[in-house]
Amino acid sequence: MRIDILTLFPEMFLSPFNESIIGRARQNDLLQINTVNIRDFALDKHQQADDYPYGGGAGMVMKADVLIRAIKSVKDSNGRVVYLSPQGQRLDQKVVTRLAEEEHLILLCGHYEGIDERAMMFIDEEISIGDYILTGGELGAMVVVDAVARLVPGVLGDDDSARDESFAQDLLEYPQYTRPRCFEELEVPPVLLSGHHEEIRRWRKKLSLQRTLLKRPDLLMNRDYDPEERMLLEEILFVRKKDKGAKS
Ligand code: 58G
Repeated sequence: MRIDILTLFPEMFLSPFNESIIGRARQNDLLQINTVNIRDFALDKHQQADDYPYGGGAGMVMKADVLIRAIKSVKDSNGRVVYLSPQGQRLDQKVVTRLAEEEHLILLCGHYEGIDERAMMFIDEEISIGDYILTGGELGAMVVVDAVARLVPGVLGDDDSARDESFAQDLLEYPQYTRPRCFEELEVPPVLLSGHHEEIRRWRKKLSLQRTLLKRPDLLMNRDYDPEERMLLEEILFVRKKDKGAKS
């Protein structure tokens, strides 16, 4: 997968994209991430990328001609241009999955008061990482790259650990434990030491459901439940099936 990031501050991306999992994925050529300095496409002697807003008002607006030249410099037929903006579609794991299917993403980071509206003709979609305003789109672009990159096959090393969350796609993760077995009198749940893979799977699914119910009940709405999940929810909620023929 290829990702080009158009920004006035390419240096902001240095450590986030050179460290840890993303850094390793780039070294292994699983991911090609390239930053482009938008200012390089300003043609005047001061390399001005922004200007005062027509109609007045505070702040600056990024110039359309500069932005469009920057976009054209990286755009090929299958490049998808994404503008990070508070007006965009909210990023969630579904959107991340869709973006991960692209072969070439072009992420545009705005600054100041945003971009000249005429540059919007070159934007394929607007994405927001949440309902708040940032000083620039760079942190949003980093969030998109990180979330998308971990879905690229091979990036997490072990090929299926990103897919492993699929059963829990709309559930929170179950609790995890590592050594030691006993830490200040706190024991690891015995089922995890039992070696019973089926029991462990069921225990994890139950705790995922329980956690989701407690912390994010909104995630349980409009969701389909398989028979096992119904059973586990009954256990969690202490719901007892009515005894046939018994008086209530
Ligand atoms: C209003 C304010 C319109 C992304 C700022 C446009 C980018 C939040 C997000 C902007 C961003 C988000 C200028 C600075 C976009 C431009 C950028 N703020 N929620 N700020 O994803």
